[in-house]
Amino acid sequence: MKKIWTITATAVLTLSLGTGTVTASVLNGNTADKIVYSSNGQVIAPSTPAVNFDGSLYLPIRAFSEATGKYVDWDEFRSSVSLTDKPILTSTYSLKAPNLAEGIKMGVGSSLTHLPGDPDNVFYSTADRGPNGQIEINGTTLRTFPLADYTPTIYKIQIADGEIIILEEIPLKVNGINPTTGTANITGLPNIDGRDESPYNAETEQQLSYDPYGLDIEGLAYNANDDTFWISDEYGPSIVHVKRDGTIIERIVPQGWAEQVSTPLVPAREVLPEVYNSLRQNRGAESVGITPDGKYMFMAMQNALRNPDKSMDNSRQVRIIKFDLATLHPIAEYAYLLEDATKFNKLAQADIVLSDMVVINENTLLIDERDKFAGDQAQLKRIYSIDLSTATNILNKYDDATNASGQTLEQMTIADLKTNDILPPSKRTILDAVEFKYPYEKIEGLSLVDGNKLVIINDNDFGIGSTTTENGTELWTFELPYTIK
Ligand SMILES: [Ca+2]
Ligand SMILES: [Ca+2]
Repeated sequence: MKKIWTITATAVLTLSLGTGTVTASVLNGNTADKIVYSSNGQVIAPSTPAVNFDGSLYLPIRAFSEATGKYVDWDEFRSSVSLTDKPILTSTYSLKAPNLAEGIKMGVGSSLTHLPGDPDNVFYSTADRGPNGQIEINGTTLRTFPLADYTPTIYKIQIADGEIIILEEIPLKVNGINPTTGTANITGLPNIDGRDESPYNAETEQQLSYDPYGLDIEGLAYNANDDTFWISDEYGPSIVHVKRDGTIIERIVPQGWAEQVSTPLVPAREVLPEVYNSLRQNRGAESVGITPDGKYMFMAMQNALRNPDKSMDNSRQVRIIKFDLATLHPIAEYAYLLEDATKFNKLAQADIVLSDMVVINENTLLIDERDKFAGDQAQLKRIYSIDLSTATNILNKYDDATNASGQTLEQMTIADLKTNDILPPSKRTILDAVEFKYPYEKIEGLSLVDGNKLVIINDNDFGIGSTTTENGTELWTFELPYTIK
């Protein structure tokens, strides 16, 4: 029997309605559910039937592609469909380092960067601001720092024989004496009283001092042009320029930040737009990346800004800002659209966060997006390749509501974005780690080696509250069946 398989408008319709919703009434045709499909000689069963219409057979492209083992992404802003081959899990590695103190595990995995020229199995990572917890005292939640003298550190790691081995520790320091520590080292303590969280010791009986040089480090990038690192920090939010030996050179902060604190040993350059002052605490500058040619730097927030207020925690729009590294001025900003929480079970929109990035080139970034669950409950642990080439540059346009739309970026619905001709970056899935049963919540490190070796690692939060003897940090490597350049 001869069939003409026409994947045209029907395919788009199928995707726009989700899976399994093309009906005879929509198409005025008959479903054709007796069709046998095979892929590489194996029989497959798409979840949605094909449809006969005017003598042509229309295949459900999402169901068909998923059944043949491809990721399917539908971009409702561009009416485009992307099919992507799934990666192959190649190896897993776990950290077996000794504990930092009783009940506090060693941590690496809050970021991951591969330096050009290094062996494929060597990376740099960070571990957040140090161990911290939350204790409720008389109805008030206090932020505790059980190892208050922990120095935020860059770790050089190697993976081999199933293990993550720490090759080198590079503690962050200032060029002089930090009055908080009495040494050159910085701490992970908050900077500014009244703006950042108040720090307490583990027993909560003593408030700790603020550290104007303290950093809550999250993302790590490397600039091959001048052999330096850039680290994104949740306190400012800021991006910190660091020498290879860990000495902090300068810090990029929002307008108005530097007036609130004196940092004579680290120049604070106010080049981030003022709107970044409205970050939600602990949802700050989560990731940073630099183009391989060293020309541009990108920084992505973890969640939507509280712009104008905290009801924006339900916004899906997360800002990604682009800098010219020669001038350190922002030159573009994009509205990254987080996945819609209503498509998942028991997830609030604020439970979906952006956790790391890799900058492939000026137009292509890899983005790590995840939910707050682990193990069997995890639903969203995805790596996307995003395309900025057709995304709208919104820099300085929707920072407040005094524009034609009468709304901030964060206040807009999907319909508002369309009305205002704001195109978010297009997203394409390259890894769904839930399918591979990655066991941990916080995939916070992402790297790509040689264009096709994708690497993820998790932040174990120093094992605070953990009941197992294992360290709880795992790095997994995948091979992509194509190359991203
Ligand atoms: Ca943090
Ligand atoms: Ca991180």
